[in-house]
Amino acid sequence: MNRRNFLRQGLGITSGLITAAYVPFTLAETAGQTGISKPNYYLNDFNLPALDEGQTIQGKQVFKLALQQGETRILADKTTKTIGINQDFLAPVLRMKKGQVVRMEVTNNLSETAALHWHGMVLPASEDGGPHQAIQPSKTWVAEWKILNEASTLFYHSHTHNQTGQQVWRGLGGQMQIVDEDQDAELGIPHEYGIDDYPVILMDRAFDESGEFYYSNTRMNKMLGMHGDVMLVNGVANSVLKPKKTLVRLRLHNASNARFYDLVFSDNRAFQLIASDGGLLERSYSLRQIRLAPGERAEIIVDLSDRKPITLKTIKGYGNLSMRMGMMGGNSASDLDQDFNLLHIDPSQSERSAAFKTTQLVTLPDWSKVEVAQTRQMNLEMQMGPRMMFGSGGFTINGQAMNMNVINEVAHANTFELWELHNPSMMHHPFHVHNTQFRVLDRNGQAPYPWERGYKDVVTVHKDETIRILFPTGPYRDELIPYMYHCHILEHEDAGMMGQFTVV
Ligand SMILES: [Cu+2]
Repeated sequence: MNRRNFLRQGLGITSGLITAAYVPFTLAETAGQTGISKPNYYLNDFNLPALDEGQTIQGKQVFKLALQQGETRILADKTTKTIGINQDFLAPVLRMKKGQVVRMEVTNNLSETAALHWHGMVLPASEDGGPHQAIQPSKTWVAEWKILNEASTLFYHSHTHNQTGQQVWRGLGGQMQIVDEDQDAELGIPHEYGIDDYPVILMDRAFDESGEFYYSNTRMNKMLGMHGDVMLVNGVANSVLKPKKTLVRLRLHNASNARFYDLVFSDNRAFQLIASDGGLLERSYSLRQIRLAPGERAEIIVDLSDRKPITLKTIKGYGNLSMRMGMMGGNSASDLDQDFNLLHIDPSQSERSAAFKTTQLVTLPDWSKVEVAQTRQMNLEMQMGPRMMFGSGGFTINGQAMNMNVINEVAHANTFELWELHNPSMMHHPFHVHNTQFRVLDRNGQAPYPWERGYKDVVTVHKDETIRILFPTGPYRDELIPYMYHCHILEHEDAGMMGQFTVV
């Protein structure tokens, strides 16, 4: 591939006919990535996040994490004030081994209170990093637990009371990976970080004219959740991944505040879905499209042996923005609800690797006959009356908004719970439960989507749907400190669509 041609294509300044083989990404494909900073028809290198595997100290895997502020060049021509973990914006990928004891030493060097949650982990409530484990400025919080989860792609992010949305938006979030390399090797799953195994952390951001993040708690933004028109992968807009191998594992991770993604490749090629939020599925699925709500992850294997450049895209029409258009009867969201390119992939120089042929992956425990200790109903509600329009209220679960002093539910350790999630509101809500990997029993009595057939910690409850989830409450008891369950549209969570449960 001729580098000059490549750059010219990226800048969209070529003219005349170019044979398809030499056009990695056409202007048409690059268009739509306008953002505030027009024009930004530039291409960036893929950002591989720093890998942090901690230090082994007295048999524990110890991670030292500092919340800090800085400045980052995200737009082509301006810098943005950002926050991050051990870096100016976003965070390293934390890699840990299944079965290990980990110790997280989190120092808050910000000038505001923060909390750091280990999304998807089974762990004691005191170590969970929810709003009850707030870290004051200049203080260090230590969390320690043994990893009981399966190998999986998890998410660590701010969970500060009422401030989660804006802190994640400014950069307090990253990916965690629990790895089992022996299992990967046995199944032929790519697992070399940055060689054939890549984090793909998806975020959208809005900017103001001066290049700072735009985050505004208007009623409309609270209702829809914050959306932006600049798409980032691992914090970088419009980037090109040149993978080292032709068979790659992409750890797709929706770390956006509110945007739902309907992911496809530009040539509509099939890929193999191998894992959901909590680890490997029992079998792989060949798909051409996958939906990810805020907080959800999915691991896919993509065969690039034809060496053709492709683009990972999101296509419009699925998420809550289309509801807005319907509701408002206009096109006010048309700038936000459209197709976007997310990541270009150029495998023209990739080393050829063996094809992926495995279809049977792991055997998950059979929960079909477990005894259910407790069934609970969870109604995800948005009151559209005066409280929504004039106050701060309106977002509730079972009629109650989040209250730090109220324990909404009490469960028993080492039992199974069945929760029925109902959505009588007019928007979709991705529902997340802490301290568990659940299984989706059914959606409205039907089988769940392929990416919901393994372990999950977030499930989208679309408008008018009923979804049943089943999960073990885990071994940890704490009568005082609760875990959270909430909508993972962070503005909904901050506005009250969250509850607390203890495990005793
Ligand atoms: Cu919601």
